[in-house]
Amino acid sequence: MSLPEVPNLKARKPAAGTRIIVVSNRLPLTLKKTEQGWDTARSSGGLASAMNPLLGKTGGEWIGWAGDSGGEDSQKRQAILSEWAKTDHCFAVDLPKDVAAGFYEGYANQTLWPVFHNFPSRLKFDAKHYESYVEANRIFCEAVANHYRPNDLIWVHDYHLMLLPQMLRERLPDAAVGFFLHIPFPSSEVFPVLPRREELLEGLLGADLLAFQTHTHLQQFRAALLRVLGMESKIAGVTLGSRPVRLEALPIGIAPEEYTGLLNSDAKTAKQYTDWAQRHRGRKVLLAVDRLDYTKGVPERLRAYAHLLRSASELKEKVILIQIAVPTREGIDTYQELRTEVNRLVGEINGQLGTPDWTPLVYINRSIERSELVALYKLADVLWVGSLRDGMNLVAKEYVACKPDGDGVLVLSEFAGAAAEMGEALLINPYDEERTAVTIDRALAMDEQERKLRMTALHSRVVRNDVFHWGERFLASLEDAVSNRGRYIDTQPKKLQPPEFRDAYHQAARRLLVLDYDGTLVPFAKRPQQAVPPQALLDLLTALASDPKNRVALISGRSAENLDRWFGRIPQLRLVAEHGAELKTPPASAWESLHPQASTDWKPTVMPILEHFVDRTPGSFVEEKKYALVWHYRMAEPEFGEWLANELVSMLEAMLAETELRAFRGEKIVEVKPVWANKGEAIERLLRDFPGPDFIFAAGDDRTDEDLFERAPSNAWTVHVGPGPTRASYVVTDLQVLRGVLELLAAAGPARHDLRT
Ligand code: ADQ
Repeated sequence: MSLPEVPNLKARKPAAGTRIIVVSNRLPLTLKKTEQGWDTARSSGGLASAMNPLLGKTGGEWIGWAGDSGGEDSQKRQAILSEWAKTDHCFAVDLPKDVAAGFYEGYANQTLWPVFHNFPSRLKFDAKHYESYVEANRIFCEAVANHYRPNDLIWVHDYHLMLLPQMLRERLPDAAVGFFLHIPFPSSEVFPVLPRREELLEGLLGADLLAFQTHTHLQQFRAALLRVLGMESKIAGVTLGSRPVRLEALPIGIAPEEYTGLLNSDAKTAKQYTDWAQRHRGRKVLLAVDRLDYTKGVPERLRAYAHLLRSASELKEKVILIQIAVPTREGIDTYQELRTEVNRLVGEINGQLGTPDWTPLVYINRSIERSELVALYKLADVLWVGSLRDGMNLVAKEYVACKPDGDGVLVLSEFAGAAAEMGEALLINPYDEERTAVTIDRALAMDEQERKLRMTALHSRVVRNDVFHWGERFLASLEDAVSNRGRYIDTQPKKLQPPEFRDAYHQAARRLLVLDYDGTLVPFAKRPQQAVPPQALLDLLTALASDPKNRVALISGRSAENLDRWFGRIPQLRLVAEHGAELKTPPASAWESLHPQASTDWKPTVMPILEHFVDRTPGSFVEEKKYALVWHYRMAEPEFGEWLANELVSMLEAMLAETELRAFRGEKIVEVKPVWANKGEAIERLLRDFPGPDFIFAAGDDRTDEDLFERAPSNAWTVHVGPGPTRASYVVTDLQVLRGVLELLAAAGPARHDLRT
């Protein structure tokens, strides 16, 4: 079996009968009033850029506000909305004018937006605006409920709709609800200044899955839960009563072909590029593309640019900055003030620093077409992203996608979410004008070799982690969160009662005992080789295995060689290595493969990926087994390790989708192994060799043992060691208790007597 060379990251369609309902403030289409009446325009901005191609591929419906006031009804307007529903599966929510204003321009953009971007001083709050926000979320809830069919996956987007998950939970208790926050989540110092903060957190917690752009945002959300609601959470989630809410960091990607398509074969783009390249020949081009929002750092960039021109006289007439500033939220005072300030700076730079032959700053304060944007990305020697705070920043990724030859430099604010995964960019602190200017100078002068090295690494990552991969991970995680929700509520395992258990053991004549090792019989050690079995445990296993009524098997993820070294001398003890890949049946000394034909030619493809994670995670390492590769991160910083493990599993899942291999999470490990090598298969094999036992006991502590519990016959005593969800029928609090129970059984058996004499 061999792997496809390029991971197959196509968007996965959800299970049959499952529809996606996307809910966001704005639809990807906007109603526009023209002299003739109403018309349709495409919405701009990050969310529409990301979701449009994704939904095009996966199918589904989109519910959102059309961007106008529902009050001004007309036949033409209704006809357009019906057309949207029919051809684009877009369903418009009508918000009354005053509700829309209080909701969108009020609470969402004058209260939430500044606070979530760490600008508490710009916060404006009006209790009436909050009421409108509640009302708008309620109207969205009604719209979703009207569309909802059982098994739909509801995907709610962004800060406008933070109350919606809980409203949906009350209205549609069984619905699968996921929420993605496109903007940053603020630090726990800033979040508490927010009026109505408790309601917002409670609103979000109605979801089954809450996902953020970066690990830092997720951590800040957890800190806010603790600080504001006193609620403890784990990195993977939080439990409300018996309902789990999963937490994830899922950085959004772009649809690269939306840009490369134009780059490679669009005549308009090509013409535009040629014209501009001609016009700016002999000059280096710096490019900046932002919505004209104070979080994007436009004035800061212009001041840094002026500083650069003043301090590096050799750049005179040799460089230009093209600043695209797309108008946004123009009804809000702060945005009008920003526009005035930027206009002043533009005039100042060109007026004071320009020459008759040279306008150092080209300022475009309007929306531009995608073909123009792509031509600009192609033209630009350097893209300058200077966000003061940004959830992700898609412009950075779009630019990189348009540089397949590696010929460009990305200068990126360390305060954009994108900085967490674009380490090869030149990072800047946009508040530091002098050093930003130095970095821009360095970007302009960077030699070809370094430029290509950095950009090709960025390019392959942007193309690999595209928006389809992101959407697939979100939906898979949502489906998984929902399926776990049911499973663990219904079946609560009982506490193992030793007397009852011992009686059953004594009454039986033919007993099968299947025991996991690490975490079940001995505690975990920092390195696998340190978990050597103590003599008392070897005696215990010897006693149990030599009872003629017993068949005892030790079943572990460890290698055959390792199990042999530690347990090979115990007569009668069956050993199962690598989770069920190999079996040793004494007195035979050779190991038997449960799938002799299995190939391991996938290892050279997977190994570099695991090694890459070792590079990123101090204290982690890779273990190579005969049929498996394992990434161990027990010694890594715990939360960072957990986060990377999630990253690794989802990356591998997509890559291994059409192979016999799977990536599994264990206790501080991620293991890549064939699906057939599992403990469920192993117990079935043991039962074939030892048919008709009247007492079956199976104990384990981690996810791999769940296969054992699932495939064990229904009358088996399946025992989970430690806390956490399980399919086992019984639990014991820790491994000492389990050892005590096994000692109790062994003490009464003939073997212990034999050993003592
Ligand atoms: P935005 O704040 O809108 O998004 P950004 O991520 O940069 O910021 O996305 C802007 C998008 O608008 C880009 O896809 C860009 O190509 C597009 N665009 C630029 N000019 C345009 C124009 N004239 N017409 C139409 N589209 C244009 C929010 C968060 C970000 C987060 C995104 C996605 O603030 O931090 O990255 O959502 O999650």
